[in-house]
Amino acid sequence: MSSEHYPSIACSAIAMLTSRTLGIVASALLITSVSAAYYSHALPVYNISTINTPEACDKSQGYSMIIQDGNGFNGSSAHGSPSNPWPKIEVHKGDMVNLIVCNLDKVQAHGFAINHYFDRGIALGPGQVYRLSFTARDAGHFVIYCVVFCSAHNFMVAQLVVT
Ligand SMILES: [Cu+2]
Repeated sequence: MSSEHYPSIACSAIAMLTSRTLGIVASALLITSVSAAYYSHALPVYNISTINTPEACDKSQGYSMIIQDGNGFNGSSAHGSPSNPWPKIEVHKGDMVNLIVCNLDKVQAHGFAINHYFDRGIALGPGQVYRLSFTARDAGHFVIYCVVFCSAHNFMVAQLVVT
């Protein structure tokens, strides 16, 4: 994959969040099993115990990282979301899009869905990680949003741009 095709995503936010990730993810993972049991009751629509998310929240090469916490997606509450969707993931038609979604929130679940490409969405309990890969076959602007009514819900509006 050439650099021009690499999905660009809020780099400064990622740099900031990556350092936080290192400190937070270990403790977040510790409480995952307890929390998952709790949230499976709180969110009956999404049976979190059945979600296959064994991977740790590390950024593999070729993946764009989405961090979920009380500040939205990658700190989107400070970037004018929802009127200014954040982060914006820009790819070219035909590109493979690889996303890793990490819920670093210690206490609440957050959701993740993409219009057209990932409509069914997924809910992640505290500390859970989800990887998603798909080919961006159709051009357009697609809303990325949360499917759980969380405290950061109004700020959880990002965008996938396929040109
Ligand atoms: Cu939400």
